[in-house]
Amino acid sequence: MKDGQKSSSNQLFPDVKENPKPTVPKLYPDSSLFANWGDDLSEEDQKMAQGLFEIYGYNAFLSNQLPLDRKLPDTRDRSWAQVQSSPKRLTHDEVVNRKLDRIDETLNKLALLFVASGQKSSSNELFPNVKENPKPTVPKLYPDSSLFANWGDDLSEEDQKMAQGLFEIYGYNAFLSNQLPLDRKLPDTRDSRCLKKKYPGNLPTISVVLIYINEALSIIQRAVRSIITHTPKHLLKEIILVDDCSTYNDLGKPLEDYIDRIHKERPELIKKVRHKRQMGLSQSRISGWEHATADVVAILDAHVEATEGWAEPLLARIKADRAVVVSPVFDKVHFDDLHVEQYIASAHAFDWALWCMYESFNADWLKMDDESQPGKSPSVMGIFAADRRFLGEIGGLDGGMTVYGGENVELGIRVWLCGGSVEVVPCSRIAHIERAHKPYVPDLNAAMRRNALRVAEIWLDEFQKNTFIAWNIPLKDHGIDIGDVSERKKLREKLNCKPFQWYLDNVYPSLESWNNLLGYGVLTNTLLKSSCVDQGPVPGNIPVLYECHFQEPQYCYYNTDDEIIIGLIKSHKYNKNRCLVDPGTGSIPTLHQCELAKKNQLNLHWDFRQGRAIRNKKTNRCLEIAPGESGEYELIIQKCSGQRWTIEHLVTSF
Ligand SMILES: [Mn+2]
Repeated sequence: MKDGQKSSSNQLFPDVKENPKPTVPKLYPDSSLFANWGDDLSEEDQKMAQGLFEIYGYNAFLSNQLPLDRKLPDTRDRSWAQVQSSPKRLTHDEVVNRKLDRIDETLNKLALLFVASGQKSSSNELFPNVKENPKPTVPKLYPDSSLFANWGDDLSEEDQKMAQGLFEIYGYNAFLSNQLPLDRKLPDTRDSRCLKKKYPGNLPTISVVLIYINEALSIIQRAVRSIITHTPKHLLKEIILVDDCSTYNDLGKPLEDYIDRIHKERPELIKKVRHKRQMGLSQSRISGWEHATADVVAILDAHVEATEGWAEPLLARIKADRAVVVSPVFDKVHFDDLHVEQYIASAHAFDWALWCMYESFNADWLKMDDESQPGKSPSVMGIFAADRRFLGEIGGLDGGMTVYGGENVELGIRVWLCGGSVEVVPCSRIAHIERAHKPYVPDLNAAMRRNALRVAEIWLDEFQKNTFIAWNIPLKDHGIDIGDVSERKKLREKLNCKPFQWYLDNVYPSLESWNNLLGYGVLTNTLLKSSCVDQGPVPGNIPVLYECHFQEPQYCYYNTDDEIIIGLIKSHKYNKNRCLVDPGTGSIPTLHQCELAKKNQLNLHWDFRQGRAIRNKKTNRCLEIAPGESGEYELIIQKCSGQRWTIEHLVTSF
């Protein structure tokens, strides 16, 4: 770049060509963005620029760097001739400021480069240490963004904007991901006993499926790279990328280019499948399975990193028992600074709403006192490996599940009921980004609820009602479309699967049966139907009357033991519900753990019929409402005056 051009009026833009880097390859030779611009951008900057270009359709990367008050050429008549013959002179201050800006920018880039190169050579330092950035303190542009709560203190304003923009799109720190090496080294989180294990030499081969929608390119690249690095070459048959119709298009050509590069090293290793419309997690996994050809198929998210020795323990279990579906332990990659947190190996469980959750392994596993041993699990969280043919025989995944949620629980239940089993294998570790928000749809709850009801209809028999109760919808006529279930019901019959009661008895005994429930939902007094009984402030044990919002703190349950549970009922025996108690004196009702209340013989039994009074069986006093000092109605216990109550939904009429 020639000197002096900067002061020429033809040069209205910051000259990125002064970037102090050697020539870099063009990552996007076919992108129109780079046809006349960006020749000497670093690879990271090219990726970012291309990503932003595909989102916005113009060079948002450059826009972020230009001064907000940049001077435009005067395009009025004869202006060009004028401008060209007498370039506008910058004032001395403008020149100095621009120079300072440029120096500042260069220092930033250098600092990032130093950090990045330092980090490549040191395995302890896994993350760029932006705190060593030699800049004065910069204002925080997004004090309320969770991205910056524990990260990015000294980022420049431009970088903050870019990082926040990418974070809003992806739900994780794609800005940082773009800077980290694709083959970064992760800490080994395995139990030391895992390192001593010997696996058979003739393990089955594996197809690895990575499913994604709107995933950052560098995240997918790192997943692919980590799988290649950490899976024995003779076992890894293929990697199948399933794109569930991503709309951010930086995954097209750039990803193809990356695949081409991989294929120079490992021909034909990667297959790419793209849905023409968004079909959901379940169908994405099915598509991956359909394209797989190895003995075993591992179905992973694309925001993961495989770690050393991840595959062998899974393959060894499947070799020993083709009907076992296995999950690795997912260590948590934090969405903000992308560091890895070791997770304790746990069973994959769920509640009656069919939300998944972790639970400790059963007593048999604990007795072994060996954290390298596989443990039985009621379900899978979504990342698993299975014998490819066995998975097909038991019906793959339910293609009638939409968008997100429930499909993993469905698989777990079906595997157990139809002749297989599920295990978590602690010696296999996959690092998995827990996103701050998910990219599928604005309201995940609705998708999840619909899928949960579908699973309940097909698999839960008489316990189906518990899923309705957990979602607080009526047992009849809820009006939610769960799709056609006839094929899946036929499958259940064909495979001769066991009843759900067997699963409760043998696989998942810690789930409560909820067999004693009579009514559920919000509890309202006929005097004031706009207010609901509410569990009140937490911590605290005073229930209150509060404007109805129909959320969990206002759910109440009446059961055949004459108890009134207030606050969302617990699905598991190891969790405690709180029961309404008449303390016997005063007018303030209280909440106590039901078991303790029973043991201490508190007044927790109530006579209640729908639309009638709620009367304590021991004290004979009633739950009622009355205006308090403020004039607002309050929840009290007093001598019965004939007030009546209605609970939202009935299990049976009472
Ligand atoms: Mn995930």
